[in-house]
Amino acid sequence: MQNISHIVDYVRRGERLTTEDAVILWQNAPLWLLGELAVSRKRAASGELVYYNRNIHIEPSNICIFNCEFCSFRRRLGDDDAWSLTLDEVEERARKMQGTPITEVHIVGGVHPDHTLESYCEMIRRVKRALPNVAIKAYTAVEILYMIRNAGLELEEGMKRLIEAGMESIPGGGAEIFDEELRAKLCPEKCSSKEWLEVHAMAHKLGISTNCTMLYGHVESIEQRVDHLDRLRKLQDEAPGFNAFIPLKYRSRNNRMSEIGECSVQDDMRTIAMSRIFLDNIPHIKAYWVAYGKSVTEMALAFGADDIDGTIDDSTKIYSMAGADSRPSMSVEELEALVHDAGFVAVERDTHYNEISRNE
Ligand code: V47
Repeated sequence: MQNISHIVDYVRRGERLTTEDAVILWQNAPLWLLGELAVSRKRAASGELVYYNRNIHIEPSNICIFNCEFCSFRRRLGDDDAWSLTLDEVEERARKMQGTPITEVHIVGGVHPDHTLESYCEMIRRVKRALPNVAIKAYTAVEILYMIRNAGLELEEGMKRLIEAGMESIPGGGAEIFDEELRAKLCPEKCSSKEWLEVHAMAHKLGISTNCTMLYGHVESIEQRVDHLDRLRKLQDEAPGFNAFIPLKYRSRNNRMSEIGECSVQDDMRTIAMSRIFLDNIPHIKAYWVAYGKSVTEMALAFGADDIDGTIDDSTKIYSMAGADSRPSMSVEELEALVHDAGFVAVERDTHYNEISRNE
């Protein structure tokens, strides 16, 4: 085993890790030490707090022109179990939430061949009309790039239209894994890594905060994970605007890579911890409970995560179609108990991480 004490000292002093040192630490540090280092970094960033929100997802369609190896959600136009909501149906879903205390609607779907930038803008306007006080976190960089190109617009102009319609934030999906060789095998049709980063840089330039993700636990190496984190850290240095990083564990049910299975929980914990340690300029590390399940999420709080996502209200299918909990929903009491049981203080946040206090 490599001597890692000098790297551990750097981390303890709060210094920035190089990619080389990150690989060494990731591969050699005992699990307990990664937990200790990551939690001390987490404490420096967000003290004892762990965030959650009250949210729903709207997935307007699972029809997608792309066919990524790892995706269990995607269907082709005409498939029996393909769905596509009309704008009226999307609006109806939002209306059903009127009078509830949700603060965010996360809208993501497949890249539908017939939907246009204008129809995506109209979707945002309709949700916003039904729920004027919620923040809309909408469309992955992959969807955004496709709709703007199809409209024949420059990225900046297209994004301004989405913002005008009411888009307040962009979720982190579509990043997958940035390494070009691997990306060409897993999702060759999707936008390139460079393009994904350009969409988020443009959002930040236009004053929109975003999230970022990494799909891990499939065939990537530790070096490729560190390279992915490094590209995110560089973008955040140049054009800050990422709120949260979400490591997304590959779930193996019902897709073309199923035979490789899933990575271990230890690997999940190392990934959460190394994300916290390496990404010294991204304030929040989210353990997405829908992807991990409740008990692994609780454990992730001992490895530097400070966000667990939200109530969800059984509104997303991306993970259930890939083998996770089939009707994801958590009450505020359950979310708070999970955080409390892990030894932290639960705080409700809005999309921009402002604390929400309610008199209930
Ligand atoms: O980009 C697809 C991933 C992502 C699988 O920003 C899979 O707050 C695991 O990005 N196993 C979409 N992952 C979800 C996403 C997200 C989720 C929650 C919160 C936020 C946020 C963003 O889901 C895709 C892809 O990386 N994905 N298939 C699978 N089989």
